[in-house]
Amino acid sequence: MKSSICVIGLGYIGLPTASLLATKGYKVTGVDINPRVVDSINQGNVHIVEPDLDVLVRSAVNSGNLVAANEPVRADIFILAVPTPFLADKQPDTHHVEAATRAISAEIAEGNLIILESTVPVGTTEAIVAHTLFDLRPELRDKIAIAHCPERVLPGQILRELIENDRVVGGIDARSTERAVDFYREFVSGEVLATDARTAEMAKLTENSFRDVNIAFANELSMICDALKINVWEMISLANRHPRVNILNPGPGVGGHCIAVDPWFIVASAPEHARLIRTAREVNDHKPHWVLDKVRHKAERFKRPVIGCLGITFKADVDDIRESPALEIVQALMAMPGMDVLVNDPYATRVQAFDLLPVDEVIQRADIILVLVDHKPYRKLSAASLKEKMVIDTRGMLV
Ligand code: SAJ
Repeated sequence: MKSSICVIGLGYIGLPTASLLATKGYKVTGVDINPRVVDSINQGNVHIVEPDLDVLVRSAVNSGNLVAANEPVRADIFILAVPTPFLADKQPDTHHVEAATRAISAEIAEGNLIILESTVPVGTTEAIVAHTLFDLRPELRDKIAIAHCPERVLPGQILRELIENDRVVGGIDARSTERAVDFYREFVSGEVLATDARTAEMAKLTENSFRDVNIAFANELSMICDALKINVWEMISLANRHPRVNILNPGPGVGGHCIAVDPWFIVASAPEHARLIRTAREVNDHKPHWVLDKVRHKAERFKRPVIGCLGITFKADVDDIRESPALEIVQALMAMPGMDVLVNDPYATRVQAFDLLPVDEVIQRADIILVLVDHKPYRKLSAASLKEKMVIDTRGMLV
């Protein structure tokens, strides 16, 4: 008989994970504090745009193996997939992890496995999850397994990567690691790699910092090349023909709730050593301001310029606007006097502050086209079709 599982947090990680496990035959209770999310999932609907997730959730709910609830229930395995944002001073905010741990504490019994999938500062699995549980339930010390297995899936490819990616699993002790490794091996086709909790925590932060540092390099090059009147996209594609060079793509800045956040957890833990990691964050955070300066400069040629913005999500082909540099730029432009700002995004649905217009209308009415996201529907646009317009292409989509 398959284990019963309680997944806490039904967001971008928890919902796909809960649904996948349900379709693999586990009895899954998905828990979220938002009653609207719970109702919508129980009706077989999804509140997130992710390819094929709607089909997976529907089939998980219809099979009877996935039920959403507002409160945790007893289970063999608990998976915590709650957000870990940062505070205004860039210090990690782990209160959701602590709240989720407290919420499950009364439902836990001897022999249970508790897994933290949220990205967390080094030491959190031990200092928050284990400490809170043993504090509230001292009789369970040495009788439950606790491990960190950081999620690694790429928004836009979550369902494939949930199964195919290698996983890093680190327990608070050897027995916890072994239990958690055995569990992931039941449904992951990638390798499941065993370590300790602290190393697993740092490995996850390192993966996202690696990408942040490399995107910062590309973004820095884009600003240098602009000053030197060199086409950065052509230059990078030429440099990348070297067998050991692989530069990423410049853009309007780095967004999302992961890469723009997680490096700060390393900086907060070791501020005196994390110099490159901090600078990369600063370079990427500066890029939207640089784009705004470009727009301001070009706008000077018009009496009352109309800026047509293409895309507001944090990256191509997702609906997620969290920490989106494109949205930051659009909102800053809207706050500037003397210009009109028109916006299109084929996927974003949850913007309340302004209206989204059809792409053809935005292009037709704009003096300056500002490409902020390289969504698929935009890729049919060509430099030739926009030749009447002034174009600022932060993604190199039209080159
Ligand atoms: N970006 C660029 N240039 C690039 C690549 C990305 O400007 O060449 C920008 C994107 O437009 C976006 C941001 O970086 O604003 C982040 O996008 P992304 O696709 O690199 O990453 P995320 O945030 O969607 O997902 C990352 C992934 N981590 C790594 O690739 C190391 C994913 O595997 C993680 O699971 C996820 O963070 C997470 O949840 O931690």
